This record gives sequence, C-alpha cells and structure tokens, in this order.
Amino acid sequence: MAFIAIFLLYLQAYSLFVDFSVAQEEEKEEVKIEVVHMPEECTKKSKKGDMLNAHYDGFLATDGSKIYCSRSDNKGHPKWFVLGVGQVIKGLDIGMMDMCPGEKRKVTIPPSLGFGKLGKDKVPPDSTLIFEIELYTIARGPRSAESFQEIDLNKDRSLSQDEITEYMKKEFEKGGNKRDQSFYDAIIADVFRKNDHNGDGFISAKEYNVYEHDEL
Ligand SMILES: [Ca+2]
Ligand SMILES: [Ca+2]
Repeated sequence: MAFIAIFLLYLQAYSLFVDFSVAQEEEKEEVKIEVVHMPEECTKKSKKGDMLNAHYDGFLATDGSKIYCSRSDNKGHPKWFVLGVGQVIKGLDIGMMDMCPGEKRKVTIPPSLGFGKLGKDKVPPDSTLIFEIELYTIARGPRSAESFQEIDLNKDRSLSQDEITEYMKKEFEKGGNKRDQSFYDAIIADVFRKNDHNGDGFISAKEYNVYEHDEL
C-alpha cells in the first residue's frame, strides 16, 4: 500500500489534482447526500485522510449544465485524491465521507461549501452544485507514518533514492511488471524535484508528510 504513497508523490508531480479554492464563509448550509447505489458488501468506509479513487461529474443545480467531468478532464482515469484535506471543494470532502467502495452517490452542495460568492470558471457566483460520484477504491492515506517506515529500510528516518527505487520495484514486480531502470529513474527524479525541498538528496519525514506535519 505504501506504493500508493509513492504513486501519489508521482501524481502530484504532474498536478493532476484540481485546485479548487474553498469558500469558508457561511458554513451553516449542509451537503445533501443521496445514495444511488449501495454494493451488497461494504468492505470499508471512507474517512478523513484516506486516499480515494473515484469518478465524478459535477453539474449546476439551476440548469443541469456540466461543470466538471473526471472522465474527460483526467484522460478517462478515475481521480485520486486525499479525503478531508481540502484537495477538493469542501462539499465533496463532506459528501464522500463514510462511503463504501462501489457506492454511488448524488451529492448536492450549497454555494458556501462549493465555490462561494465568487464562483470559478464555469461556476457562476452563488451556485448550488450537484455531483454524481462513483467511488472505486479506498486506500490508506498517503504519506502516513506507516508507509514512511515501510520504505525507510535502514530506519534512519529519511528516504534515499535507493530506498524509494527499491520499494517501487518490489511493488511493480508484485504485479508482474518488469520495468527498466530508466522508468524508475524518471519517477525518482520527479519525486525528488518536487519533494526534496532542502536538496540534500533525501526525503525527510517532514518533507514526506505534507499533510500532517505532526504525524511523524
Ligand atoms: Ca533511510
Ligand atoms: Ca531533503
């Protein structure tokens, strides 16, 4: 599972996360959640800090026009994001809590938990939004203490390029995928460019854990 964390580092390097700005005012309004489909078996429920893989489409409540589609906006790939940390608008952070893999929801989001008084791009000011969401996967949150320790083979509380490469190889080869060294080198270069903030050639616990600095 820590592979997911590395994978996220990699994704972040390519800025696949939508940079929604969160409106903070008027938080009394609520998100309305309708469960459209519930799988027969619910293996686990989403919670804050989990990494979710989902497709979702967003519409304006007023006229039903589409404002976002993770299928077309993300080359058809389900979107990965961390729940509850502001990577998506507040209404989605709330509307996707306690959700099961395989579950589908229709979530109605008031303006104050969406794009607020200002709106953004296709969203006019003060818009209520409707999102149709299908959740595929719930993974352990990225950059947890657990995943850090799993990668940190020599337990010196920092991640070397070798340790991360080693980890990625192991994970890829589990899936029967042999890759040549250049494949890993490219990812590693990216990961270090984006995360090794002090340029010492190691990713420290603090550099690794961008969401909750106190966790490690
Ligand atoms: Ca180490
Ligand atoms: Ca560093």
